[in-house]
Amino acid sequence: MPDTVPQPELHSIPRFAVVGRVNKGKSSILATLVEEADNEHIRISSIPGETTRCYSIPLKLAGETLIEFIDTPGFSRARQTLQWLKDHHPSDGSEARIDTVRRFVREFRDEPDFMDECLLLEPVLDGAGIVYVVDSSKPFRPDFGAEMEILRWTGRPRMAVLNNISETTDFGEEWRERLGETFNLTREFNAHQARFKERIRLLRHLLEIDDRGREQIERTIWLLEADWVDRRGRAADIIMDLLSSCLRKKTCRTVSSGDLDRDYQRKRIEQDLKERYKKDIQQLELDHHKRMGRLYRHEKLQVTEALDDSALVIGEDLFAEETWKVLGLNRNQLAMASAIAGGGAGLAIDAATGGLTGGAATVLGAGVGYLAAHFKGRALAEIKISNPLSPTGHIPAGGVQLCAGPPSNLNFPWILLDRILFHYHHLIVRAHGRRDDFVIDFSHLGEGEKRLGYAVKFSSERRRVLQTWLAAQAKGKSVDEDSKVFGELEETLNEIEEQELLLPGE
Ligand SMILES: Nc1nc2c(ncn2[C@@H]2O[C@H](COP(=O)(O)OP(=O)(O)OP(=O)(O)O)[C@@H](O)[C@H]2O)c(=O)[nH]1
Ligand SMILES: [Mg+2]
Repeated sequence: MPDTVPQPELHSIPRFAVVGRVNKGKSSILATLVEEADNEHIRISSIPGETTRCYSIPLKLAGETLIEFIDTPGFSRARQTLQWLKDHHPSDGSEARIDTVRRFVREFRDEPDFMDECLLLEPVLDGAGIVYVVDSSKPFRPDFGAEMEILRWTGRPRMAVLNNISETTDFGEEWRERLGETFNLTREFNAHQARFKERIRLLRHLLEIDDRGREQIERTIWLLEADWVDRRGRAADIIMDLLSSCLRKKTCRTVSSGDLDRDYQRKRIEQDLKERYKKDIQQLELDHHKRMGRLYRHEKLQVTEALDDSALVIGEDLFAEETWKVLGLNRNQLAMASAIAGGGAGLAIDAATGGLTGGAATVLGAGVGYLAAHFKGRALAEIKISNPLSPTGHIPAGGVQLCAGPPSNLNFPWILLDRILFHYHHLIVRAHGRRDDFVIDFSHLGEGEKRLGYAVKFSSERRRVLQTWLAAQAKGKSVDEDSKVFGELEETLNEIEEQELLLPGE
């Protein structure tokens, strides 16, 4: 990437018409390419003929249109159209083929039978480049040849895109041979699978076929890549916010002496507080999903644990036993991480006492941290209840505040982090052209004691940096290590994107 932001070109915005047979994923490809998940803007349907006129689909960043795509209705009568062109093209070469196509459009513009062909050809005749979409999970048939031939008659720069819709069969090779006769370039792009890198790759291919828009397309790629890095940074920020809020969160209630007279009353109040605390944390997690959804242009994805339309389904909720068994650090890692963090606290005592303790505080800090974590490693999501009562059990006239949270198990933030990273992974691989339910299912993560999230795979240095910061958050302290934690999280997100940090089955 160049260091400086390329400046806008003076000449016009490159235009590309996305054309092809009905129901081959033209609209889906565009939605994925420009990150448009909303069916109101780009209509996608399994019923053929969903797109009935041409729609301008701008690729925009910060309000600026960088490249304009045009979604078109599919070819419906290509063979008859080609026949007309052949019949009416003067054999003496006195008319360019594109002019015969122009005559066709003029003549049939208002004829219902050829409406689709006229509509899709208009932007091409106006100068747009062509992206021709085929479904390579189905075999080539000769009637596709007519569509390809009509596009060739326009003489516009053109590339073919293989969108393998069913993903069960692949006739890509056969298609490539046929398409190679008519198109400058044939490339794969799956409307449901493509990620950021594939989107950029497709834009680079446009450069190969259409030199006219070169500088603007290069500039677009540069801006999109910079924006993607920027988003990753903002995602790391949002994740730090959530971790910090969850670790500091306490759900409190003022109780008076009458409320605590009997043991069962106290238990009920504590139970109620714990339930409210869990709900509060779950709400923070849901708000987090929404923020991340907005960042990655998936704001319409419903975040709910219910199985309804377009739901984000979480197999197990944050406080479920299964979640606590499979996510987070294993006992040794947790013990080591907190020993180091405890050791860090000890070091601080050493420094404060001018080293007079001769390193004893370090050893003590590390030991306490290690043991506490080791024993709590077994426990599940047991939520702490603060006990503000005096040793005599005296309750002042104004009452006392009972507070629930956080869980005593030191694995809490690590389990939370694993869920956040898991959600991040699903969000960034979610193609915007998909209109099916957004399902995040933790249940396949495994059984038993084996921990299968991301955190167990972190380097011990990463665990150390995070644990030190997490421990400080839990104590409500601010730490100087913010930028280190931010760096580690940003790098973690990058590794997930690059598939260097994988989940089982990936
Ligand atoms: N599994 C899968 N389904 C796809 C893919 N691309 C498109 N589809 C589905 O195929 C159907 C047609 O997709 P559209 O994007 O509406 O196709 P189109 O070519 O714009 O269709 P018309 O506007 O009717 O000409 C929809 O149900 C899509 O969800 C893909 O890559 N994988
Ligand atoms: Mg369509």
